[in-house]
This record gives sequence, structure tokens and C-alpha cells, in this order.
Amino acid sequence: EVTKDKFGIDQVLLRNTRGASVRVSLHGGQVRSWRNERGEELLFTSSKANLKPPNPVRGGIPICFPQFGNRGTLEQHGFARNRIWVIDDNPPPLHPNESNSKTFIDLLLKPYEDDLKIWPHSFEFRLRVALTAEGNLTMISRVRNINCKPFSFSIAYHTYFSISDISEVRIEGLETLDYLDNLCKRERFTEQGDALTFEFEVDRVYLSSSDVVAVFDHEKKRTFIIKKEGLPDVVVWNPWEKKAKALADFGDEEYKQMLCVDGAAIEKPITLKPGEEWKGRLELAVVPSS
Ligand code: TA6
Repeated sequence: EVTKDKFGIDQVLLRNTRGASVRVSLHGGQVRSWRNERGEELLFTSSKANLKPPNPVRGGIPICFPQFGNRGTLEQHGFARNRIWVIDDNPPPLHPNESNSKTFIDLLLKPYEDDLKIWPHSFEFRLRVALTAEGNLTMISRVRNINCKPFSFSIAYHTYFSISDISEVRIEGLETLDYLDNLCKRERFTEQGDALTFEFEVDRVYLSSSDVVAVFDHEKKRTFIIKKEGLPDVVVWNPWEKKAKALADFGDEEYKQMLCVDGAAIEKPITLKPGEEWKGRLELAVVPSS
């Protein structure tokens, strides 16, 4: 159902028959909450997050579009996460197997005048957020070039997973991949052969990853499974202590309870000719693990 948050911004609550839920804000088209059927929150949001538009909200799943990072004239990670989206009442149909979820909401972002001044491309960004019967969260993005000259964009679903202890987490599915290290001028390195664990700040873009990545939370005995289509790269970020302290909207100790693992298309920006549409899909599941 649709309610308003304390700033009067619409938010949509999706709930399935088993009691799992997803809450999406029209501020940024941002998933703010994903809970399992026991009501446990699966996404991290900082206790110091600034929820007031147009601030980016530290947590949930901000959508980085049309750029990732802060190169050029656009704001950090682009404008999409800072703008008010609208509910899309008559979206063009997705092909059949995408509409299998009963509970979903379709959101739409069109360019704001001010954004057209710095990013002069007439696009439509349609986002379907769905909750499956099993409690999985799926996000389907469709970006279309309405009728202007070709444009390119990068995109990332900046997913803040809630974890029990960053030192008890490992990621499988990124072994042996090349990655760009944001902490070393985006230089290219190659991941060694076993699972990724964390003892310090990590800020990397893994390239051409497989379409499934697993994040094992040892203490909570559960694993996040990330399935993606059209999103070749995976961002992995934990600020660790020093960077977290330097961020105003990040509690000093909170870095221990979060990890960003983002389905993304960054290394090779996507180019759309007039009338062309790109589709990217992310499905998040959480399964018990020994
Ligand atoms: O790689 C992820 C990253 O680019 C980090 O460098 C850090 O800036 C993070 O995104 C968070 O960005 P934000 O603008 O949300 O503070």
C-alpha cells in the first residue's frame, strides 16, 4: 500500500502471503527495506542516514545512474537516487516470465529540466520492484533513449546488505576475476583464487563476473544470493573504520554490520541509440547456510 514518510514522500509497501515485505521510497526509487517472513531486516540503513530529499540515503539500495562514482559534472553516483520518481500506472508490458511475481510496483523517472542542462539526454527509466512468493527481491530496470542522439550510462544497484560481523563474511563468485581498485586510482588487479574476506577497507569493481554471487554471513548462518542479468560487474565496498568515521551519515562502528555488493554495469558503459532500450535485472535471495 502507499503511505507518506515524515517528509511527505510516497513510499510503497509490498508484502507476500508468507509475510515477507519490501518498502520502496519514491525518493530515488530506492528500496529502503527488505524483510524476510520473520520480519528480520535484510538491508542495512545507517542510524545517521539523512532521509530528507534531495540527500542520498545511506542504506537500502540506492540506484546509481547515469554514472557511478564522481567523475565529471554530475553529482556523485548520478542524479537518479536524489530525485523524486513517480508511480508508473501504465508501464509497457514486460515479457511474460517477468510478471510472475504477484506483488510489484512500477516506478518511472524522467529527466528533470535542471538535469537536462548537464546531461542533455531524453531518457525514460522504468523500474519494477517485485517481491516473489518465496520472498526474493527482484528489481528490473529498463532505460530507454526516447528520441535523442545516442547516449551512454553506467548503472549500479548500490545494495547495502545487513550482516552480523564484517570479519565473519565471505563472498564467493568473484574468485580469479580482474577488478578496478578505487583505492589505487582504479588500477586493474586480479583476484586470487579463493573466497573474498574482509580485514580492511575494500572499494572495488569486479569485472565480467558470473551471474551469481554469494555473500555468506557466518554468524547469522545465512547466505545472500545475488543473481543478475545485463549487469556484468560487481562493486564490493566496505569503508572500514577510518572512512566510516569520515562520513557524516555513517555511524563510527556501523561498518561492521554492512557490506555493499552491487550488481552493476560500470567498466563498459551502455550506449543506447534513439528508441533503443536496455534491460537489467537483479534478484536477491537469502537462504539458510550451515
Ligand atoms: O565503490 C563504492 C563507492 O563509490 C565508494 O567509493 C563510496 O563513495 C560509496 O560508493 C558510497 O558512495 P556515497 O555517494 O553513497 O557515499
